[in-house]
Amino acid sequence: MERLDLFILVIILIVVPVFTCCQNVPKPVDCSDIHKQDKSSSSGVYTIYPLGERSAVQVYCDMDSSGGGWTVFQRRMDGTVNFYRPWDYYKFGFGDPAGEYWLGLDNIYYLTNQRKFELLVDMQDFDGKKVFARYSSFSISGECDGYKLQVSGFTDGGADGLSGHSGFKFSTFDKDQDTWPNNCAKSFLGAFWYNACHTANPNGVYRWGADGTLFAVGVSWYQWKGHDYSLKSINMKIRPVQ
Ligand SMILES: [Ca+2]
Repeated sequence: MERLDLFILVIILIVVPVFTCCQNVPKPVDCSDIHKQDKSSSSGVYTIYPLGERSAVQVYCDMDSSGGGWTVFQRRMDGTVNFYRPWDYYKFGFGDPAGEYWLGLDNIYYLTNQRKFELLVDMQDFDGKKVFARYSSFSISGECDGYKLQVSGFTDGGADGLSGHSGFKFSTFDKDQDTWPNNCAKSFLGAFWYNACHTANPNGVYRWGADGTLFAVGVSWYQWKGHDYSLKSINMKIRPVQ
């Protein structure tokens, strides 16, 4: 082999691994990281890693609303998933990220504990009307503190249903951490950061619009449609504050 050929071969052997091995793209912690890596990425199901390489979980990323990069942690749209579930399901998550699902309190805690997050809630009724509620600050505490909700900085998009829930622990029918003598989750057939009891019940029973037969058990948002209207769709999503 000519000396020049040998020189070129050595250069290739040194340079190629540098370009192939060192393209170690960091795992996305949430949907905002995916959006940052590719601004043209569309809304859909992606894998995120809220707590390192072994914490892979599938989520729906909203890449369209208000600049995109939103990690959806709660989503109702057609009534196909039962949301009346016990504590462990709300702790670890359930449902289908391509449809209706709950991401899990542990994952919401891991995410909002690392960075400062904002919250956007998008809602639609059965006549096609839409409103939103946006909050500049959103976080929850860990399980030992009852996954307590901290939400503030409301921006009016038509309905503030959450400010009255700030500071309260999460409750399911088998874990009553609300401030009511009775059990809010059992009485209103949901699971939420109940007070005594709610102005929003996004994990209530999906029941196709206005229905007052049972009081306030639907997917309701009181400040928009009252207690006895169950929404067509609602999704709650978070994004790190820039
Ligand atoms: Ca109670």
